Amino acid sequence: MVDDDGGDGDGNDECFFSLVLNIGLFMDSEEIHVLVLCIHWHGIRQIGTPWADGTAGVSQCPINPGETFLYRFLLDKAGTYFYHGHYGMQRSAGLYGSLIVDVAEGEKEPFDYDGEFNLLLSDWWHRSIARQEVGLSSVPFRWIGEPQSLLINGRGQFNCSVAAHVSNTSTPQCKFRGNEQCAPQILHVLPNKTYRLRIASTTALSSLNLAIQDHKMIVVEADGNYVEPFEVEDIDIYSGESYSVLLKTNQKPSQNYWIAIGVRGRKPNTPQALTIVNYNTTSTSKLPPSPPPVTPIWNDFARSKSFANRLFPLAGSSAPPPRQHHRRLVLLNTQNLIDGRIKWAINNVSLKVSGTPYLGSIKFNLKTAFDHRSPPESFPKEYNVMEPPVNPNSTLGDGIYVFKFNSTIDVILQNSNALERNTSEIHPWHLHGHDFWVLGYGEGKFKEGEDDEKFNLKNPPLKNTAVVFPFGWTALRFVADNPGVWFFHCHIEPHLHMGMGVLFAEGVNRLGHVPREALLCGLTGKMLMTAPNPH
Ligand SMILES: [Cu+2]
Repeated sequence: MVDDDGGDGDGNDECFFSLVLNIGLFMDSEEIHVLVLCIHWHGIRQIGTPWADGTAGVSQCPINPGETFLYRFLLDKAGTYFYHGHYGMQRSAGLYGSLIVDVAEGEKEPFDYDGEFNLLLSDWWHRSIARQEVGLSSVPFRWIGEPQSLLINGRGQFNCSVAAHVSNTSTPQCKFRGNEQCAPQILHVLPNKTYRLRIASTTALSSLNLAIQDHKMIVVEADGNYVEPFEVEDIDIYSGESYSVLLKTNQKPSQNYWIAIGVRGRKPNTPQALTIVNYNTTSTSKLPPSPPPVTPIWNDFARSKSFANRLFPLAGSSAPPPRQHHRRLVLLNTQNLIDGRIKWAINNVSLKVSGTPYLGSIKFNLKTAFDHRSPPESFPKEYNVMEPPVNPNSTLGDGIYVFKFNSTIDVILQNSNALERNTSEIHPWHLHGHDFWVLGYGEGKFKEGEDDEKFNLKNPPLKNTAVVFPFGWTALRFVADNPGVWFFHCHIEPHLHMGMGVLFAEGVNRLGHVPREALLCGLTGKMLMTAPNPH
């Protein structure tokens, strides 16, 4: 699907990224989809090119069938990234791929390795996204359910297991006959080497954990930022995150070893995804002699928190955050109802993105394109986050938070009880256009003036995605220094579809050129199509 020429731009040292994606019409047994689409370059900050962020209705109009749209942007930081559709739930339908940025010529990674593998993880449903979307917006609500399979680089199994001979299951064994679609991509390794595994998750729903039988891993990168190396038996990864781990092939080379990926954070009803580390001294078809590692129990949140709290930036790799913030948003994550429909809301507002890209409506000062009042900065003090909402009624909103350019922003993500008692879900929040510092995680309701005293301002990790645990809070800080309009949202596809996101804007008046093709819809479309072409 990807044709990457990775060429240099303009003959200078800046490396521009250009990519030709041929995205075809696809069909399944249920519907024919006419595809409009938008591609987001997840983790790339788009410094100076906010129109290339690929978010439908925010940075651009969706691209219609037959149209071309040129994304051209600067890759300023090496790391493990990916791209995916950002229109409706297209990511869930399989519109994604890896995006690896190598260090610039003459530069070196701060760790050594002999080879590398990409593992892009996702989850898969048999029901089409069109049907899923209808179900999510229906009364009564029809939840998408747990995925039928987990995929590694787009490959997975259904109704068969690659480990049936050791797993004590009645499921038939998948055979490795060659080019079967179900056969996982095998990691062929040499003994006594170090491999870099680039692991990214673009799941629609699942939080995952990955383990390699009899091998430890050393975590060295998170979301395109170097971290102080630490050793783990297994690694948690939430949708929207990426990690690099180093794998030393220091085990008996006369056998193969399982890589197992399983679901965390939700009661799983999806088999583990499996593949194999194959030492070249052993036949590929020789399956490991013992069962695959089993993912830690899904609701062991203490374990997940202890992993999250082990991340620190590699010494000297990034600056610490500013000591003071200028503005703090406290964002309550709740499940609500609008006209009987289940929604997710932030400070009681469920996001409905405007039909005109915000980047254009702000730049051209189109007052009627969206609600110009700022959404709420916090929620009522008396709100009990441990109980279902007393009044679950919510409203739709299309407003945005506008930040003073270069100001320091704190965001406290406050989780709460969903509509059902004793239920609170994991939400991995992803910010476009920036990395943020993760200042801390806590339990229950965030206590202003007390919990913020305990923030890690010395060496918090830089990330673009961070999870808020059930019934807990997560504190983030970033500097609003990238002119543009930026999505900040839960990376769980159905949650975003149900309104779980907000929009940030800063410095839009500083922007020069925004390509006309980005804005040919909604009110900006009307304006541009009646005005003479400025080029
Ligand atoms: Cu969510």
